[in-house]
Amino acid sequence: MPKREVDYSLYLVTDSTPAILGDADIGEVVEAALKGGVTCVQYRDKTGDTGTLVATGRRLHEVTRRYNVPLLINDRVDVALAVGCEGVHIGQDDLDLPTARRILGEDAIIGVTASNVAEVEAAAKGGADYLGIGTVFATPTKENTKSIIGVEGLQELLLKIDAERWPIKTVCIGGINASNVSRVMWQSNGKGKSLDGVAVVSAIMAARDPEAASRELLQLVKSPPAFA
Ligand code: TZP
Ligand code: MG
Repeated sequence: MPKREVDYSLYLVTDSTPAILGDADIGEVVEAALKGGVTCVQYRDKTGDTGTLVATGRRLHEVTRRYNVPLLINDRVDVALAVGCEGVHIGQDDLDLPTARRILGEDAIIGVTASNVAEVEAAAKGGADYLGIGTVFATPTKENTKSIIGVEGLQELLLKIDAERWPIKTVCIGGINASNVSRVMWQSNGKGKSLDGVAVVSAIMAARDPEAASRELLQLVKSPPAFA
């Protein structure tokens, strides 16, 4: 799939741990989420060995392609290459952005995690396609987060992103669910860069009905509440 305009509105990040996925099948959960309207998928598996990552990544890519939605791989540029998917998401401690870009090429979608202005600036200047800003709220899904920035921190960062100098997309992550997504999405839109979407793990992956959960989240992301 060549690089094209990506819709980041509702960005699903997977989790394969029993605490989140239970005994469900990851491919079925991802497909249900796609039916519910998820617009971008990241395969994130912190415990799988390389063979598992490549095999599951290929399986998920077969599903996401049917829905014409990009699949990115968390952390692992080598796995993204092996899967032949649309890109990667890298954190501050992963392979650096220039090297990832050199390996994957201009057509790849590369996202970078950022939680402060210096990281935002480096990723934007380095040619990342989007920023994953967070952690917004403390979350059991990722306990060892360096920084919880809160809605205020998110707002502050977005205000500092000069949309003209840095034409970069933004999603936020960390503890986002149906009860806070409107607040995050709409109250963080100040004079600076608005969010392009939200990234969620448990609100979809651990939902009893991932399709319905995705549909509800997408609707909330897209519709400004009365107070906005
Ligand atoms: N990065 C920052 S928080 C997080 C990641 C991968 C996990 C978010 O999970 P959830 O369940 O949506 O809070
Ligand atoms: Mg990482």
